[in-house]
Amino acid sequence: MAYRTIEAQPIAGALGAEISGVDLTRPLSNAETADVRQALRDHKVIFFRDQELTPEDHLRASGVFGTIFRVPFVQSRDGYPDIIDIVKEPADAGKFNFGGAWHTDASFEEAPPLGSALYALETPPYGGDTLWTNMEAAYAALSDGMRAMLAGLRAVHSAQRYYGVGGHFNSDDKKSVSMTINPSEAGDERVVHPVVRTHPETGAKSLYVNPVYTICFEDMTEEESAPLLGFLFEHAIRPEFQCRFNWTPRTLAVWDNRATMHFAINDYDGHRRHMNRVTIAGDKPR
Ligand SMILES: O=C(O)CCC(=O)C(=O)O
Ligand SMILES: [Fe+2]
Repeated sequence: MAYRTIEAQPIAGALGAEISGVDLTRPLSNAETADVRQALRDHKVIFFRDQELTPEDHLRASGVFGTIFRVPFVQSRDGYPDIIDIVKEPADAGKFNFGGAWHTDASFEEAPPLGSALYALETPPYGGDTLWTNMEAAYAALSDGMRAMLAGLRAVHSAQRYYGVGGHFNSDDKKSVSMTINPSEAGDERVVHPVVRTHPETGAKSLYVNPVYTICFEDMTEEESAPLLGFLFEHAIRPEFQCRFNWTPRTLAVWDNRATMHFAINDYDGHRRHMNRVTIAGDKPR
């Protein structure tokens, strides 16, 4: 794919590209801004290696893609309310890791984030990769009959299983030792989104359910919803829809949270992994 100011090298067939030719330690020109935004539309997750970013650089680079979204429940970095510290220490061995299940970020919000910009500060000697899957490819691979059936459906999303009062991060044996996460009653709130959403910039349709925050179809029970949701979750993570990224320190990844899910692999117990995330505001799914 040709851009005026940058190059994009795809890392898999479905999505993901490494971007070269841009220095994120300084403000981007208008042409560079247009190109990296286009690269995000084209590849859905883009990676910038070897970028020595201060927190200010990270915030400015994230701002290229939109306005900043302040993340609920997760403690932000001291002095930086718009940066969350994602860390797993050796003491977290055996615990659930942050992002360690297929999800889209904050789909429990009325207007979930457009994307996230995740910066690797420290990576383990092996493992700690992240997976993304392309929800437009997943939608396109469904039969006409299934697509017709999903067209009018809406689904209930909530943070309840993770950030709710009875949620995962409120249980002593499961919660992270090194991250401060504050579950609350707000975590139990529910919102409804279409099961198939249309990308506001490209018009492409994508499947919009995820195993972490999608509870059930609207006006159906969880039991009634489980078989079809289960099928859609399995279908969406077929290997050919995915990419897998092996981090190196000083890499920034930016993903389109409207058309992908991601999964942080928890395979490096005993080692430290430290990331910073800035989240970009999005609009209400339609
Ligand atoms: O640590 C990772 O690789 C991703 C964690 C995650 O889900 C996120 O930052 O949104
Ligand atoms: Fe995430």
